[in-house]
Amino acid sequence: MDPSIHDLGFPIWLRINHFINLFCIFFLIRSGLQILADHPKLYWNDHCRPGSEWVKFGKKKMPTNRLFTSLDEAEDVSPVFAIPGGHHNLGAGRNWHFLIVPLWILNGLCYVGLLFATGQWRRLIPTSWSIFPEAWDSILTFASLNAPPESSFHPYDPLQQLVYASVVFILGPLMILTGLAQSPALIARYPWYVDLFGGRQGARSLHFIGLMLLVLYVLIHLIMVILVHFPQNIGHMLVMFGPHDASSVLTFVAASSALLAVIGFHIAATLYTRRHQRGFQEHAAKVVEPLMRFFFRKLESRQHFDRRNVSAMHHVNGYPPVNGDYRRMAQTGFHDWRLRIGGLVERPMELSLSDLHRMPKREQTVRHNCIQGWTGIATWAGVEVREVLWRCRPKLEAKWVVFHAFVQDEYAPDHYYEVLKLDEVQDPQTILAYEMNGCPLPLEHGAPCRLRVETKVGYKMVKYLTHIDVVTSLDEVELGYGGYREDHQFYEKVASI
Ligand SMILES: Nc1nc2c(c(=O)[nH]1)N[C@H]1C(S)=C(S)[C@@H](COP(=O)(O)O)O[C@H]1N2
Ligand SMILES: [Mo]
Repeated sequence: MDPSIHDLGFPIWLRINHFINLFCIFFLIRSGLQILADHPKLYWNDHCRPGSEWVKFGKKKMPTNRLFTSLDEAEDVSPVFAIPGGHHNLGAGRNWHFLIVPLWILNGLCYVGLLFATGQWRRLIPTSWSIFPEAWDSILTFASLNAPPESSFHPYDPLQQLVYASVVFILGPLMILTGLAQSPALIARYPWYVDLFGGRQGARSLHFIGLMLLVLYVLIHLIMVILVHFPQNIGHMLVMFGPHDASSVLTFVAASSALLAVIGFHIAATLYTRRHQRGFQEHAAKVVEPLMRFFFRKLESRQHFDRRNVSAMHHVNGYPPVNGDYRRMAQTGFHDWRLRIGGLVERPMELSLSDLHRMPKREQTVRHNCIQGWTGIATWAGVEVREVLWRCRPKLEAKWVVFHAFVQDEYAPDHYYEVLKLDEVQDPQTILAYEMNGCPLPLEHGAPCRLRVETKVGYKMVKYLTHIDVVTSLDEVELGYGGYREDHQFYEKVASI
């Protein structure tokens, strides 16, 4: 072996990088668990038929004799494992995930760049095929509850080197690629991309398996550092987090405080997020929303599934309204239902179902991506939103389009609404759908008319539409965060991933 490899040491950039990585990984794991808990079932196909999951967490059993929604399926999760923990804190969990991901990726890119720039890559990248039999010998030695001699750890034991290289060059990129495959915007524009992983559920399952491998890796890495060649390895660990050589008190203090700081920060972040959901949502939005808009804005949906791919059973989220008006209209086939379009438009309109039927019809077979994690494929037909808006002539100051649903229940006067930017509803596959799979829209899927925006996660697609309002500022819309789920569940308003 090249003797110079023995004195690679741990340069200061490597230590800082390792520290940031450790800081990020724990956030990613904990926020990932929060996201998973909202639909703790994993599948290998995008239909997500109940019972077809390959793994399921939690004890909830869904009824078979009545309608249930995917919100009923969400499980609670402990704040020890997840950030922020609790029930359906998906909005905050996602915000943490998306805040940390860019930092983690930047740190990873710096790491790889510096590895090659400084010759440190020789630590990680095997230069001979003999690494495989050597790593196997190492496994056998560990299996007999011995450790390879200390000398074989300079710089790394072959097994250790193989594992580290796989984590950096295979597992890391796999997590990024399968994570990106969760973006409805990206996979609506490039459907082939998500097919690489066997669909969005395939990518989601792989993302989860990657998470498990990461957790396993972190555990084994810690155990090995502590158990194998104690105390030399503790010395190495201290050097990773401290300024000087392993024996100095300063190093010990610096290393322990660095590790305690990470734990302390997690506890503080968890408490803060739970106590100040609104504040956290507002702060996180300043970073997360511009990033989402930057990466996913220009993507136009180009999905054309074959009708044979339509899911036999499509999940539901959001119960049909139970108020009297809605029921009466439903009983008469929505004859007297009118969609009102008003606000900042030159020509306000009221459209009946037959008016909509007379306008140019667009049909699309597409995948629905719920923010909670499930998917389903269906054929939707209706009228392009851009066509309707064009006929209404939005005024110059028009900026946001608000979609309102029927009041849910006459005794609890809240109703569902979501807001999209005027330019976000120009996508040809953004439609006011009145048909699903060739039939009038079923009650549970939004009768008589619902929004479809194929580049967004499901919560933007308001069902049971009553009116569309064009406004100039979000402040005019209820609490002002961009929709019902943003106002009440702390989701962010861009919804591209
Ligand atoms: N009126 C209304 N629309 C709604 C909801 C709701 O609760 N009420 N839920 C949204 C969410 S979170 C999703 S995932 C989709 C689900 O559509 P589906 O029930 O047709 O599958 O509807 C969206 N539109
Ligand atoms: Mo959803």
